Amino acid sequence: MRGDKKGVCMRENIIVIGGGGHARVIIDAIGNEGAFTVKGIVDPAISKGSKVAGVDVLGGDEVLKELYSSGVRHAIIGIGTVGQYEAKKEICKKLKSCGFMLPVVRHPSSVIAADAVIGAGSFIAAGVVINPGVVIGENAIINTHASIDHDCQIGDYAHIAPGAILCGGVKVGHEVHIGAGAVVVQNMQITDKAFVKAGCLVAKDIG
Ligand code: JB2
Repeated sequence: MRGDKKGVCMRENIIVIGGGGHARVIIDAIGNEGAFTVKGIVDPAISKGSKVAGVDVLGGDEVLKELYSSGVRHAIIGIGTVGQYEAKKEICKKLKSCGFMLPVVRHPSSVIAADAVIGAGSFIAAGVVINPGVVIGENAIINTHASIDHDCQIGDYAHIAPGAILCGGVKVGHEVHIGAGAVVVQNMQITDKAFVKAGCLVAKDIG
């Protein structure tokens, strides 16, 4: 937020990339958090001028430069789809080349330890708990009610799905998917690009 001349705090604008279910979850979190106003959605597959979650769809990725020129400085990737890592990396590159900053977006009901480090563009959903010593990379998704215990490390673009539990000291690589409700016991290591099915118990290293 920044102050105007009268000292009133104004919210910065942010755009959301993608307009599917995951984007709606992010838009709701942004509305609850209050740091940003969602200026619009950028999604080539949704008609320009239509609305998603009450937010205008502004067009496809060709409008990014124009949006930056109009003064929008923040963007968040709202594509959650499993396995879309290349698309997400490509759009991240485009956003950065236009000059956009990718802030961390968190739902206010998440509990995040003071010393946790969270990379640019990551999304922390409602009810997530992140304990001390945790380090999370860029553009990761820590989804609804996931629990990340002390000293875990989570790589770029990793997705910890709803209700998953990482016990203390777990290391999760880049582009890893940990399915909904999975439990990873303490100190396990999961290599880059691994996929853990929903509901699994991980008691051995993967990779
Ligand atoms: O390069 C892109 C691009 N690629 C896909 N640029 C832009 N601007 N948008 C892109 N998209 C858009 O992301 C698609 O056109 C599509 O509208 C949207 C993804 O929506 P979808 O409904 O397919 O999935 P999702 O990512 O919102 O949600 C999935 O992942 C979540 C984590 C679902 O599986 C959810 O159930 C899940 N919770």
